[in-house]
Amino acid sequence: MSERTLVLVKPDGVSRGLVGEVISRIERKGLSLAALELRTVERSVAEQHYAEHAEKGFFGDLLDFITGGPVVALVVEGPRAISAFRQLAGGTDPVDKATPGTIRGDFGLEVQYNLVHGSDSTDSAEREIKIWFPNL
Ligand code: DAT
Ligand code: MG
Repeated sequence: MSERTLVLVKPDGVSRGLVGEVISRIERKGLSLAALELRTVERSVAEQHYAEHAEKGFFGDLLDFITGGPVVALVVEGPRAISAFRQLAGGTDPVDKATPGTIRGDFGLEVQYNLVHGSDSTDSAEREIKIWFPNL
């Protein structure tokens, strides 16, 4: 059964020229693109997107970072797309021992600058796709 997931190439990934690399890995995995847009995020959208982290100490920095430059937002589609993209992305910490071979593991160094976002469940995917692509 096909699933959809919301993927972001965050401002660090865009500014470092890794958009093509991320899309290439998505396509080589066998997933397909259902939507794609370069966009600078409004703070209110970022707050909704990361609402689950509102009480965390890093929330303000996270919002500053994600609104600090353009992101590429994608809807990625395919069998088990949510888990499949989380596998491609790797763990939250790019230097965690389980991350080599992943986008974060291969290109990231710091938790805050971990290059990509991927929805973590079917509920999150549905919620996040509505935030980023309300007309899809
Ligand atoms: P993930 O993006 O792997 O789903 P998450 O949902 O726990 O991770 O956190 C969302 C983002 O917030 C994460 O990609 C980077 C940032 N973040 C998480 N923990 C952090 C921390 N301890 N310090 C700074 N930023 C953090
Ligand atoms: Mg998350």
